[in-house]
Amino acid sequence: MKLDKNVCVAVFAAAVAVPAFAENPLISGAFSADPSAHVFDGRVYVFPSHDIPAPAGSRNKKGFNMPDYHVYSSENLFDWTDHGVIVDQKTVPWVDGNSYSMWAPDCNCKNGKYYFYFPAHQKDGRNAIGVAIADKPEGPYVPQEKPIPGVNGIDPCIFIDDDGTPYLTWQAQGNVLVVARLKDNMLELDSEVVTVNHNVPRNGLKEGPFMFKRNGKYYYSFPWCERQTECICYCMGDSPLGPFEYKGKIMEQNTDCWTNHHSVVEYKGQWYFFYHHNDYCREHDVNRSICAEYLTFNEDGTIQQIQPTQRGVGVTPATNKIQIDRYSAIGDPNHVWVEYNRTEDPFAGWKTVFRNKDNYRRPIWIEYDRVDFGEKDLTSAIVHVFARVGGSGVIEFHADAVDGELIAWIPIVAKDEWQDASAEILKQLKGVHNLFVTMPDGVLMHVDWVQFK
Ligand code: FUB
Repeated sequence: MKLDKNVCVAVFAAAVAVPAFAENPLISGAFSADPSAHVFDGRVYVFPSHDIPAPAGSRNKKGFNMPDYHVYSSENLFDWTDHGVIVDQKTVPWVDGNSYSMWAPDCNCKNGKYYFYFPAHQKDGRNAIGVAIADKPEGPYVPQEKPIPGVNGIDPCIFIDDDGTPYLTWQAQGNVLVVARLKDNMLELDSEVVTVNHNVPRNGLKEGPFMFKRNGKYYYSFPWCERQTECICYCMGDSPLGPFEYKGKIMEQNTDCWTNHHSVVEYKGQWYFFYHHNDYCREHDVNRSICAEYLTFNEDGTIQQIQPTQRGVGVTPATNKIQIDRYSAIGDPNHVWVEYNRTEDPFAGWKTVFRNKDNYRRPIWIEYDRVDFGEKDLTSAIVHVFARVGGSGVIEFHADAVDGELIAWIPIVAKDEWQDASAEILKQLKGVHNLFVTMPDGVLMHVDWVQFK
């Protein structure tokens, strides 16, 4: 999707800094779902919806409770900034302020203004889609007095073609995806609402459409419950109004979370796929968290299917606390696995458990790829580790393979408490490498993070 860079220049206000996250999920400390990603003025902005645990007084104890929207942005896909609440159910004139019904939104830029589209329940309970307008992607956004006339439904996606023509697509009542051209004011329909013509089988719920363009082709993708839960499938066509031809799945269904919802964006020559999963909530699937993966096209323009990962996207500085539990690959699951740090507080993150059972002889390992060691020499390697008294051993760091060059060898003297164990660097690395962490000696160790200084 190309935006007119001349008219969509973002001015960065002092924003609320949040902890950095290179890995999946992208946001911690709050739930986030239905990510809609766009590039504005050299920065990725993600407009998700916001799940919360059912508050007292909610009419919807078991379903989604979504009171407002935040926007997040990043320049390096590692440091994400929370710009705070941009639209709240209490302050939109047409929305039932107690409905917690602010489902999947989208945003785009035209003639220097940012138009944020969001669905919610009107005061009479019916779904509508409204707009809030800002001069900058992070807001402040001013909601319109009334929703868009003639647009009843959920999950808006606002696509702007290369010639500047805006199209709105959404899920209308009756499990049907529809599209209409918008007027230049971005606030009114400029065409009939037409059913999107695609040949994905009629069976199964379809919602959350997203449209983008690449090499002159229009891509129309959406969550589809083909079997038990939603996969993300896609179609291609020659016009934003269709018809579209089904091409396959970008992401298969998963077993934990009934919904999925996505967006696709090109940033600095790389394509990315944003989606959600319930990583921070294992009891149910209505408190979700946004994630991102790399997306790759084949020569003919079709899309390679994506496997969800913990590692996600972006490059992690070696001097950061590297959360190896957000791994890119892992060894034998009987000997190395990932657990919450504190089951009662998922936002406290995860740890890696290394366990040598039955005198297992092969390496016990986990891989975290894309670590930037920079250009200067580093002096020490640190592991934040817990090993019970009697469980002393060794943690090793290797470069680019389980048996790759030994970066550091850290003896662990068990203490029955968390400790930072460190050792000197044996092999200096420069630039980006994949990091392998192994336990060549020991019985049971919990590792929260590793770091280089
Ligand atoms: O987040 C609420 C709803 O769940 C969205 O509108 C759908 O796309 C699904 O993700």
